[in-house]
Amino acid sequence: MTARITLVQGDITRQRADALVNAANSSLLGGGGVDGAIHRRGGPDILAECRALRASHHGKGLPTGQAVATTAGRLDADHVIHTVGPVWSATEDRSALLASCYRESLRVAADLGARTVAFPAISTGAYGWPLADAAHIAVRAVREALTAAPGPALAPDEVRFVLFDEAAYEVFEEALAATG
Ligand code: AR6
Repeated sequence: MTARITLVQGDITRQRADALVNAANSSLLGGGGVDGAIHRRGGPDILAECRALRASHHGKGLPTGQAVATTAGRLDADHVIHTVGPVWSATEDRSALLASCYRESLRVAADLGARTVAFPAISTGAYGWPLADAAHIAVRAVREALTAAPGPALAPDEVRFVLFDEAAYEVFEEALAATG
């Protein structure tokens, strides 16, 4: 079965999904936006695991475009997948790194056997990426990853974009229609 790509407007920390993706930073130690909300609502277990991951595997921090998983703490999910989006640049094309966030998060989700994966609009807040461009990159990257999945056993049933406000929802709706 081909995974469904769905859109909802809302707070990602209120979603039920096997895996929720966090728009983290390289430190893995929290921040504002989605990151702050996930740690606030998810509780201290997530940060404790982030610290351990940082110490054992990523002493220098998680590189941009990569993804790692932790517990979801008190969130209504089994896992949080932390990925680090690129900071928007007007002079350098970093879109491959943004696409990599989606691809790597889906790879980690497949390793975990997650059937439903919820993404925020990575890099479109504090990291300043223009929303329409980020939406196209996100939708294209997810479609490509789902097409490339080695078989139905590893492909999720649903990939959900969770958009914080109506404007972001509409931009993603257009991107989904344009690349469909
Ligand atoms: N649920 C869904 N979407 C949200 C939520 C939420 N609870 N809160 C914000 N958004 P951002 P980034 C939207 O800044 O740009 C952090 O400090 C928001 O409107 O969370 O990747 C990290 O620690 C925007 O469209 O992530 C990093 O330092 C989108 O989610 C840095 O920010 C992403 O905004 C990462 O910046």
